[in-house]
Amino acid sequence: MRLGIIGLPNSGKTTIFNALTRSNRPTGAVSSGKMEVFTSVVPVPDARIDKLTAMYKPKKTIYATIVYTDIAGLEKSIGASGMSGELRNHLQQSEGFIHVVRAFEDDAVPHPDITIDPARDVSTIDTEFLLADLITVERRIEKLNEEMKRNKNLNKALAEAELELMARFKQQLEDLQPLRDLDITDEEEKMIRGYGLLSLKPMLIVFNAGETPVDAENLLSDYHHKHTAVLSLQGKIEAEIAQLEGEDQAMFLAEYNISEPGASRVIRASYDLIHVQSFFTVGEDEVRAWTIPVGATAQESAGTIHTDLSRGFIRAEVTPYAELIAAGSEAEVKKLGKMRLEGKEYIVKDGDIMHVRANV
Ligand SMILES: Nc1nc2c(ncn2[C@@H]2O[C@H](COP(=O)(O)OP(=O)(O)OP(=O)(O)O)[C@@H](O)[C@H]2O)c(=O)[nH]1
Ligand SMILES: [Mg+2]
Repeated sequence: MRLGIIGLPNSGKTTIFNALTRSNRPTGAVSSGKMEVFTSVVPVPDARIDKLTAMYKPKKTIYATIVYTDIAGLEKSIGASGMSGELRNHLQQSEGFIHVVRAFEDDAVPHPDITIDPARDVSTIDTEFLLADLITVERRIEKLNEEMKRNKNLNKALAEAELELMARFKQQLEDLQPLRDLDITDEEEKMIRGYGLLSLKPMLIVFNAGETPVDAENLLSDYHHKHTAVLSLQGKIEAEIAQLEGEDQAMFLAEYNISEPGASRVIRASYDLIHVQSFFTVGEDEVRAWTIPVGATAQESAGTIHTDLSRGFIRAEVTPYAELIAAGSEAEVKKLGKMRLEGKEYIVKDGDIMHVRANV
């Protein structure tokens, strides 16, 4: 899963990136306004993987991972005047966005719009995405119309279906609503896959609260969109705590009354938002978590391990995590008959332990 951290200059993107990834990237004037991108791959903590590791004592344990990209360079008016190809590329590659919104007061840190107004800033970035998408959609409509006239070999039905979809998108954007609010069929999804429409991607809004915690819901009471979640965290404090280890970390979290580190709250929110879940593979060599979309079949899930396993898929041996833990061992689970054989179309559940049988 790849998440892009975006927001206005000086909102605290790099600070929050540091908190989420335990990195130590320079913040403040160093980066201000420049197009600059940091990437970090973070293991997803999962107590179930720890228990499976204790049970199997494998040579290797591999957690699921999230890729965070700190994408600086978004500014007011950039959507209409055109983004650089590089910025657009980074935005398009993200599966979803973490929009960092400044909610902290600090006279030493200038705000591009002078005052602190989180709801206004949410709408500033939203508007940039809507404008950028509107340009993409209008260009596509133009191009499709031209091709309808010129290209005799064109699949007309398909082009018309896309034109219809683009007209719906255009209307939505002109109404100043994000595309992620629309219900889109799988077929429509396929038509637009390469376009990188920004307001279509899931959005996690993170209020950067500084020294005093804020109530995220209160800051954004009248904001109802699909595939959207809101939370707040104390960026600077969390970034500092993230640099600490074990007991020191626990002590400071307690001191600031933070019950769960922002890093794990953001991961949980992102999993829910992007509709992904984990399944596990276990053995003496390796205990490993894999990330799959909610609703993925056994065959599709096998494909995340290796394309050969999907192609040659025969059956999957499936044990729910809770059954294995309750039984205490794999041998016991088998004896109790809790290990099931499932076919291609089986819908994998969060926490399933899978062994894929395939012809490779
Ligand atoms: N007081 C306070 N300052 C903060 C907080 N979070 C970030 N800052 C400060 O705000 C300034 C900007 O933070 P960055 O994390 O660099 O912001 P950014 O969004 O990455 O900025 P650009 O990359 O320039 O767009 C730095 O001086 C931070 O120390 C916070 O929670 N409280
Ligand atoms: Mg930055």
